[in-house]
Amino acid sequence: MSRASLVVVANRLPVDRKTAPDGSTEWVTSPGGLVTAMESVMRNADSAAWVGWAGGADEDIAPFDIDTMHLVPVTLTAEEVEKYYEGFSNDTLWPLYHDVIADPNFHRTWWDVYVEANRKFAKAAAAATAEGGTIWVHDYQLQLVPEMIRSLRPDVTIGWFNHIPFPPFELFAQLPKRDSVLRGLLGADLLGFQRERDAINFTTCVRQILGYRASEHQIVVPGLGLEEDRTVEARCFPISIDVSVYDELTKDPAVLARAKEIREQLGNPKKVVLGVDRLDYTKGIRHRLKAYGELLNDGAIDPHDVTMIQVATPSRERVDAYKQLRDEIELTVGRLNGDFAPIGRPAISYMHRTFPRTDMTALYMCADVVLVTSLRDGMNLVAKEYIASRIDERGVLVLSEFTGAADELRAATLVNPHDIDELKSAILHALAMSEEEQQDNMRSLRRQVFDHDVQRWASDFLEALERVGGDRGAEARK
Ligand code: ADQ
Repeated sequence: MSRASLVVVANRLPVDRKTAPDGSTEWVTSPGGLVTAMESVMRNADSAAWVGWAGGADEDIAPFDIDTMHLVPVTLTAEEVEKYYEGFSNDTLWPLYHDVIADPNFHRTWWDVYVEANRKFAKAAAAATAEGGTIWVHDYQLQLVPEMIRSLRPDVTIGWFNHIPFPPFELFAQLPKRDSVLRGLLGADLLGFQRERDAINFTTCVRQILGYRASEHQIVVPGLGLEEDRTVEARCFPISIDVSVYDELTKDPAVLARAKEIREQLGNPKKVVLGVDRLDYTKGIRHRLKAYGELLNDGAIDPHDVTMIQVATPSRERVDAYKQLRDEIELTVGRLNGDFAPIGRPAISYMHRTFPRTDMTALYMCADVVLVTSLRDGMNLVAKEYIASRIDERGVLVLSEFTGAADELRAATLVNPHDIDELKSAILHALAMSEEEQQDNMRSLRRQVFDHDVQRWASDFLEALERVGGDRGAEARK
């Protein structure tokens, strides 16, 4: 394919490899809002490509097409997977950017490999983009990519979006190589964040650490030598979900039947409480289980009447903190079931695997209460997916104040998950909420989510990018 006018760069390609029983493999698009949003954006572009890693180590895979997308795989070595991805991205940046809930680890070799891996993505993106094109870089794994692309391709417009929080100055200041990370990001024309607070944290860091002039949303990057100063914008673009998918699934008789079947399999409890998370220490699963366990112990929740379902998606299983978390959660669930489960049915039904979207929607449809208790979360899409699935306008969302979603979903039952007593009261309040109050809240939540879907998020970002990078693009296209 010739070079594309729009190039998306993300750590992962939007596909997973499936191996058939006969050993043959094929690529299937991975489900998820980002893929859906990008698919529609890419379909509308003159020509589009996605640059990313295919998920294995030391594999050279030629560019290929799937559905309407042109994919350009970046090869990572086993050392890069260990030091760039598992190391600096997931064991340094991830805990530091999530309020140091777990201790960040840092090794200088991880940083060196992070730089080299970022260079691979930048080179692949620069080579894939047409004259005067647009490149949209995603997330914390690729913070050096904007500057690297800019030095290779000064003609292109560059945007970057952070899916996770950007920490306050006091925490960011701990990051070794913090100057390089900020300079890397400032190669972009537009930096997108989930919350207003994240954008402000970023500009504050730039002012304090690099000493550049910056207002809340605009940073002046001084030009070197004869170069002119550049203005970089930092703004919030709260990500969302593809509501039409949930709207359709909730009307599908097979999904409705599945929701009914799940409830029956649980022994038709009066109420179902649901948690759905990647098994990650940022999601506050421990706090949730502590609160729920105390309610069982206090006799405030009768496990004959109420069943909790906890779905925990396997995640980053080679990183120590994640192995430990899994052990702790499974021990706690085992203990609580040992102490409280009625014969033949669980007090907490725990599942450590991924489910098709149809099952996820059926779970949302049968949940009277969903608990989102993250200690820090960029946005949290589970909250929005639950709302989009409640076609009946019933159900209660208990939502941590520490999620990006809490900025928008004001009609949820907001909680501070660190306060176990407050969390317990919120769960009891949710279980006892009248149908009228549920409906009032759910209607307002649904309006918010339906008016702000992921397509709108993507088009808002790209329109803003076109505006800020417009002059350069027009210049290059002359
Ligand atoms: P995540 O930390 O992965 O995303 P979240 O926003 O909740 O968190 O998205 C999880 C997604 O995985 C949801 O779409 C959910 O349906 C799906 N999922 C979870 N468990 C599943 C299971 N067992 N089977 C199938 N699907 C499952 C990061 C940031 C977030 C930010 C998103 C998007 O950490 O804060 O909202 O990116 O920007």
